[in-house]
Amino acid sequence: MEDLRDLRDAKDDSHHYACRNWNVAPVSSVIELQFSMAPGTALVQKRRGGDGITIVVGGEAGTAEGDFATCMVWSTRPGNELPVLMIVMNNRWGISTPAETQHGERHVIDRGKGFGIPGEVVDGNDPVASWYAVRRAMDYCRQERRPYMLEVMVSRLYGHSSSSGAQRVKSEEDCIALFEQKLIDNGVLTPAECESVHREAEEEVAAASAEAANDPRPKPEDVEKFTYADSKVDRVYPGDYTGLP
Ligand SMILES: Cc1ncc(C[n+]2csc(CCOP(=O)(O)OP(=O)(O)O)c2C)c(N)n1
Repeated sequence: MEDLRDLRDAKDDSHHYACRNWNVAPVSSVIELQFSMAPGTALVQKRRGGDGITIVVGGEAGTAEGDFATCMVWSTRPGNELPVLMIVMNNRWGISTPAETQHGERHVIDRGKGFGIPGEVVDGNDPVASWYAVRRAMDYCRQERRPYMLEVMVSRLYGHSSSSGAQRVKSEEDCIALFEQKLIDNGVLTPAECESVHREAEEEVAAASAEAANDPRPKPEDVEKFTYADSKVDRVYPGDYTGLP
């Protein structure tokens, strides 16, 4: 839980967090930027040696941005291939735009083929299949020190956000309900045990939300905090928040 306190330093949306202790780099509202940052961290990981890899995640609509191509180009330079695991969560919608009206390729991972990036399409509504697929992909990046692409097919149970209507989309498969039924059918959990997992989760969320609501309000002067890393220049120009003379 202490690790998660870091999340509160994030100055973006509630779900656009960073967590230094877990090596989660800041996420931006500007979709796909993370794909042009990923080769940077992967380059450092490759130079340092060891088996560290960079995992970068985005939606299928975002792959239309140039940053996705940047990631493929920079991760596959001959002799400088980089250990980047590119994960595309394909829920077939970019807010209200259907994917089938935007993609000439059959699968997003097909784009990687031109760059020699291997890939796999996985049923993201199946947590066990997803776990194994992520492990295979991570093992590849760790061992080969090269990029790999995973396209994860998932449901979109609600609207994009409260701005586009958060109502449930009725025709979509609910992956949690499906998995729960599978566990019940196979005697792993009883319906009562499932119910208690739901209750525990609800209580945890309610407690976290109450705690967050009691957090002190940010002060106007805090708006300039944590925007840039500390630098020696800050000490010379203490009143200049940009850190630049
Ligand atoms: C550069 C940029 N253009 C447009 C937007 C507005 N926008 C926010 S989310 C989104 C669609 C994202 O769809 P997708 O990449 O499929 O991810 P999903 O939200 O479905 O997980 C758009 C266009 C943005 N945030 N940044």
